[in-house]
Amino acid sequence: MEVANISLLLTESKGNGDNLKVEVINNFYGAQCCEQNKDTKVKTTKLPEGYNLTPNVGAHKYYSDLKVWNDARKFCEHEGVSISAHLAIADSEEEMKILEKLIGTAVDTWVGFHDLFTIGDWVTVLDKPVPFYSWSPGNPDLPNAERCGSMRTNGFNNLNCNSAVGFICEVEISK
Ligand SMILES: [Ca+2]
Ligand SMILES: [Ca+2]
Repeated sequence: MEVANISLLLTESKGNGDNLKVEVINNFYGAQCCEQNKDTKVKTTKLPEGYNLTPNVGAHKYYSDLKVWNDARKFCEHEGVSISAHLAIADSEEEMKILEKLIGTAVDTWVGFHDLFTIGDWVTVLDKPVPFYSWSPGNPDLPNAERCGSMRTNGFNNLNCNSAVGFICEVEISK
């Protein structure tokens, strides 16, 4: 609730003290109020430059700089100063589609999963099981050689971690 809005209410109200109180409370808890608060929250999160925000999903940024997977992983972690940032993790089909759109026509693009601990046990960069799978046709293949997660326009790929490709970082937003 912004102070400016309260002042406006006070000026416009012609009721007695009790009515005024009700109006102010409604404005605090009404739908309009809460939508405004949500926006305010997003704005004050201070996203790093160039992030594409999708409410209730996350904020993502595609980098075309070519990096090996581990360097991309470290780069993304440094994107968040006071908020959590990491190589992008698709938590849902909706987020998967957002990532696919971001990579455009690029081929392989690093995202935040790997099986570096145990072959075939895919985990995220946050050490959690991969929440959503959509492998591109024929993948995962080459289990010994390809242990880092990338994305193509038609789904996930496992790729040699030392390949230098673009990547997508994600900044966690409050949902
Ligand atoms: Ca995510
Ligand atoms: Ca592969």
